[in-house]
Amino acid sequence: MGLGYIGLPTAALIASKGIKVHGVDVNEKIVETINKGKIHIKEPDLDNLVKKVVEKKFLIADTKPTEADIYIIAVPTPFKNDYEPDLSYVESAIDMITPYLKEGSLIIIESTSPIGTTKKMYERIVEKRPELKNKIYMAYCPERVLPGKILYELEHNDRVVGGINKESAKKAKEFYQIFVKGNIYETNSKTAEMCKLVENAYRDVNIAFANELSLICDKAGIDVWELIELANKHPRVNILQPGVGVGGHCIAVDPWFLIKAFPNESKLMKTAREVNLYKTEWVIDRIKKAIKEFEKNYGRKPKVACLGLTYKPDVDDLRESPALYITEKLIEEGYNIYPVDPLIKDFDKFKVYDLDVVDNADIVVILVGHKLFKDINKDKLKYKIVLDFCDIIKKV
Ligand code: SAJ
Repeated sequence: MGLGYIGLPTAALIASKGIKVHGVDVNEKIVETINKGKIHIKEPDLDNLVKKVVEKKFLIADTKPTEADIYIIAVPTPFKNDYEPDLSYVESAIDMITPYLKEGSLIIIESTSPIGTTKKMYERIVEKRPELKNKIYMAYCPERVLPGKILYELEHNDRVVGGINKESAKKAKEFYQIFVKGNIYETNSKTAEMCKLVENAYRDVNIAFANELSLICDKAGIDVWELIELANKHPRVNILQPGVGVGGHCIAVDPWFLIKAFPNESKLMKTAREVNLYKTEWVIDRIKKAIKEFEKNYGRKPKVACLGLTYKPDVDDLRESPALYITEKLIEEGYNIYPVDPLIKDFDKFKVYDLDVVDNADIVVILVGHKLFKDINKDKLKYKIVLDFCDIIKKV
C-alpha cells in the first residue's frame, strides 16, 4: 500500500525474488506509469528493476488492493499544522485492506509512525472485523534506506521488526528474510516504532551540534571545517558536517513525532530542531548582508549565482530542500539570483542555469556540496565574493 520512495523499491525488490506483488497507490497516474514498466520517482537503478518485474508480471500496480497473504503499508505520515502527526494515510490504507483480511493475514506497517500506532491500527481492524481478533499478525518494521542508495540498503541493512505479539514479530521476520541480507531483530511494536524516530532524531541532534559550532566559529573567526576535522581525530569524537539546514522527508520531520508526544522530556531534540531551522534563516541573512555590502561598494545590484538546489549533495531530490527554500526566498524578494544545479533538469518554478553562469556572477553562493562543483575553476572565483556554506571551494 503506497508506491512512493519506499513502497515502490520494496515492491520491486520483493517481486524480483519471484513473489507476486500487487502494488497499490491511490494516484492513477502513478499506477499507469508503473504498469508501463516506468517509474515516477528518481532513484538509481530502480527503473531497470521495475521494468523487469513488470514485464515478468511479478509486479502489478492498481488503485485498489486485492486479497493477499501479506500487506505492507508504506504510505506517507506527514505532520499537520503545529507538527501534529497526520495518520490519515495510514488509517485510510488500513481501511482499504480491512475487507480483504482473513485468518492468518500478516500486516506490516513501514510508514514512520508515532508510538502506539501499530496497536491502534490493530484495534481499528478488529473493531470492524471482530472475528479476526487474535487471528491476524501485525508488526511494525521501519525502513532505514538512504535516498540515492535505496536498492542496496533495502537488501543489506539490518532491520528491526516489532510485533503486536511474539508470533507477529516472528512471522514478519520470516517474511523479511526472503529479501533482506542484513540481520533482522525481533522486538515489540512500540520499541520498533520508537527505534525509527530515535534514529532520525539522533542524526538531527548531531547535525544541530555541527550547525551550532558553525555559528560559534563564525563569531570566533575560526574555520569550522578545520576545527571539526581536528576534533574528529579524537578516537571517541565524530562530529557531522554543518550545512544550510536539514532537508529531506525524514530527519526534519520524525523528531516532531517524539517532541509532540513527550514535550517535557524531549527538550534537547526540540532545541536541535530549532537550531537546524535557524541555520537556514542565518544563511539567508548572510547572503543578504553580502548583497547589501556589494550594493554599498559598487552602487549596483550584484548578480548572485546560487549553487545547489537539492536537499543534500549528489542526489537530484528536492524534497524539503533548505537550498531550494533559500533560493526561492531570495528570488521572491527581488534579488538578482541565478540558480545552478547540474542535477536538476526540467524545473518549472524558475530557470536553472549552467555552471558557466558563475563567470558573470559577482557573488557565488554554495548551498549544496555536489561533487560536480569541484570542477569550478578556482581562478574564476578570485575576484568574486564567495559564500561557501559547504566547504567545497577549499577542496577545489
Ligand atoms: N546533513 C548535514 N550534515 C551532515 C549530514 C546531513 O547537514 O553531516 C543534512 C543533509 O544535507 C540533508 C539532511 O541532513 O539536508 C538529511 O540528510 P541525510 O543524508 O542525513 O539523511 P536522509 O534524509 O537522506 O535519510 C535519513 C537516513 N537516516 C539516518 O541516517 C539516521 C536514512 O537512513 C533513513 O532511512 C531516512 O532518513 C528515512 O527515510 O527516514
